[in-house]
Amino acid sequence: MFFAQGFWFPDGASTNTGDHDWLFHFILAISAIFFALIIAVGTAFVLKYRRRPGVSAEKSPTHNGTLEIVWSVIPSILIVFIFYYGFTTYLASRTMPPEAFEVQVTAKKWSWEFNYPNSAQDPDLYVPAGKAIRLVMTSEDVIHSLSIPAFRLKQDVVPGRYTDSWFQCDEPGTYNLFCTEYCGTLHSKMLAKVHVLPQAEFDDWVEKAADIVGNAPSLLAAGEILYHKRGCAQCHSITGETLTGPSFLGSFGTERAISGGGRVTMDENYVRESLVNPQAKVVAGFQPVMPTFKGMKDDEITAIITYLKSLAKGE
Ligand code: HEC
Ligand SMILES: [Cu+2]
Repeated sequence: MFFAQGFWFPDGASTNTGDHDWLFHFILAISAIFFALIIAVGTAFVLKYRRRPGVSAEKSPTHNGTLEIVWSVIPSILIVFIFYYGFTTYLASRTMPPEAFEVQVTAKKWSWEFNYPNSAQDPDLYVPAGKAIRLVMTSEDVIHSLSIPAFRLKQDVVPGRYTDSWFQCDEPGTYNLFCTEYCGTLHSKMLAKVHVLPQAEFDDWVEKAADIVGNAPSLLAAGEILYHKRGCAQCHSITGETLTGPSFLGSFGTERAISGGGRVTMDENYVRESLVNPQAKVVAGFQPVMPTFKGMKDDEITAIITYLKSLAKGE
């Protein structure tokens, strides 16, 4: 059971799972065997040579050549073996296949943004099955860490520089993606899914995702999709409930106090400014934690404004 797939790790789904798990289980088995051996021999000796009345200790020998060679050579062989397989497995995970499909990853408090060569963007990772995928990652704020346990992949994502990692998954399916570096209040909600799709389905997805506004039935529908796809839903409810940010229900067209004094009405330009430069006007009573969406396309901003207007009218 301890050495079964899925006991220490979720079922593996990437091409490097085999080497990784094999080595982990090998080290675990050696540790378990030596643990048992040392405890057993230690206990036996404690009992056998315990102090008894009338028996005095013999002078102990200073040296036992055979024993010393045995306990040096066996562990050395094991360690060289572990080093060799550990290092080659690590090198394979660090050597990016030149033909890999690249996805740009931006981490920000507290969501992921995945960007594709055709300018498609999504808070979940979509990739084709059976193809090497290279993730090129950076952070907008603090250090995050991208982890996909089923792919045995984990890599720090650091502001001001790029880090990368790669995987190949041959089985279409949905896998969990976590942030595994504590990055503030909503760190535990910095979650995403990895959708591994057959190549044709992926091609279809990436084409549609590049133009959400163009592919939606209306500007309003596009606004609602973007509200979820750009992660607004995580901080802004549409029910009146206050999350990290103010609710969007009935807010368009109303006045609010700005921290530091002054008031502002939520109109088109205010929404635009909130997205492009969120810290320009911070709503009184809230933390200035909204990430910037300065890369957002104009038609997407317009769609979001349309959606906010509909929420104000209670449609
Ligand atoms: C990490 C949380 C977070 C995310 C994600 C986020 N916001 Fe915000 N947003 C806030 C907070 C907090 C405020 C209030 C403080 C401020 O004004 O900066 C705010 C304020 C706003 C305001 C002004 C609200 C008002 O009532 O005056 C608008 C408009 C807005 N956000 C739009 C968006 C849109 C659209 C998205 C998605 C594209 C988004 N936000 C994503 C946290 C977030
Ligand atoms: Cu994080």
